[in-house]
Amino acid sequence: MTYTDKIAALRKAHEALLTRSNEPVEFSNGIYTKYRYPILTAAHTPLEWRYDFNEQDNPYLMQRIMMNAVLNAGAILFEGKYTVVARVEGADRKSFFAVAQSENGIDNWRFWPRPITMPDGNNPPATNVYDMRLTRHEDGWIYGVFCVERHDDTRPFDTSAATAAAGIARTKDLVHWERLDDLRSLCQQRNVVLHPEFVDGRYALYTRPQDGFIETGKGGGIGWTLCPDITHAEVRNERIIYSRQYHTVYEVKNGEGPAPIKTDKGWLHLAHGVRGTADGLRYVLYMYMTALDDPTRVIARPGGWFMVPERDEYVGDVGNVVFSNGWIVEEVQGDNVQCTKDDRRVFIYYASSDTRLHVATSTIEQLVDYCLHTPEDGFTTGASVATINALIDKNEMPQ
Ligand code: M1P
Repeated sequence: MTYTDKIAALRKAHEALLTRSNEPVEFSNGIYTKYRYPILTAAHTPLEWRYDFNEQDNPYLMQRIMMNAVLNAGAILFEGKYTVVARVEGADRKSFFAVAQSENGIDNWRFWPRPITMPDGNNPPATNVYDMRLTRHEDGWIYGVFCVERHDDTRPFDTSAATAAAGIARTKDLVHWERLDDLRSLCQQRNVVLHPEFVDGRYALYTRPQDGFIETGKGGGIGWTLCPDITHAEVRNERIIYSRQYHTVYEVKNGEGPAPIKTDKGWLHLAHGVRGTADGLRYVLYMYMTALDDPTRVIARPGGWFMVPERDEYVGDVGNVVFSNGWIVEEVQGDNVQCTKDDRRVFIYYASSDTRLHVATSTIEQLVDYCLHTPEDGFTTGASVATINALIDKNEMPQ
């Protein structure tokens, strides 16, 4: 095979992967539908990011830069296209952000030609950035809030010591980003999310205070703070709106997922919960709802997990993990509207085991129904059995 033939074969295989149709898995739990293939993996990244196509310089057609994973993605409908800002991780462990788009939100995803160049602004240079939450704010900007990791220089001899802070940037085109000051906070922060509306005339942030880089310590729980100035955001009067709790799926840690979705019945929230097992941490997704007039007042608290890793999803760089920081509500326009507002589809973008990105689809109506009608966690075996018995009793009643 000539060098030119090898490149052609490479491009053909890549194109076949990018254009492969996705299909719903047969079994749906009535709440959402998962799809057969991941939507983005390391193999989906553009070949130009990985190969030097000059035969003299790269006679073996080696990958000069290898990609490790595509995972936790912020998501937004942008210029009519389903758009994610994915966390792409190279073989060197460095994550960066890259935009990928699809016409239908499910397959035929294509990365933009270059990754995002995220400026440091006035902040100390970041070692690593990841897990961007996208918020189309009512002030007219698209915000990206993400984790910024740096070495903890107070422990100079510890090569694993790190700090996590929330980086904040805004854009109109997803190409040019204005980097604002990192969120000032007395403790470390990860999983910070900007609420899409002003609250009492201020920017509102979901936070996740943590004592260390990994452990949330006495912090923990999904917090909330208001900032008058997003360009110099600071955590003041932080309070926890969704606490960790013993013997739940969010016993060890939790964190807000994407920015919440506004519905007639309240704000829909997707979050991740973490518990410890003999086999390490288990990351699952759970949901809750808050009041329209007060996004901090929890009005629905469905018990247990909403989504867990299944089949191949269990395996990856960090096993037993599902994580989501992006979802998109389909836009229904024009006179041909076939469905009521609540029938709008919701595309949930989630990553499995820190390795690949997937989609699951549902509707606003299904997600609200799930939140309002799933029994709460009663926090004891006795309470769980009583809840099951109540359902059996109901099913035994004549219809
Ligand atoms: O490895 C699982 C996840 O761990 C972190 O989440 P949290 O801060 O809640 O522990 C993040 O690093 C996330 O990117 C990762 O998927």
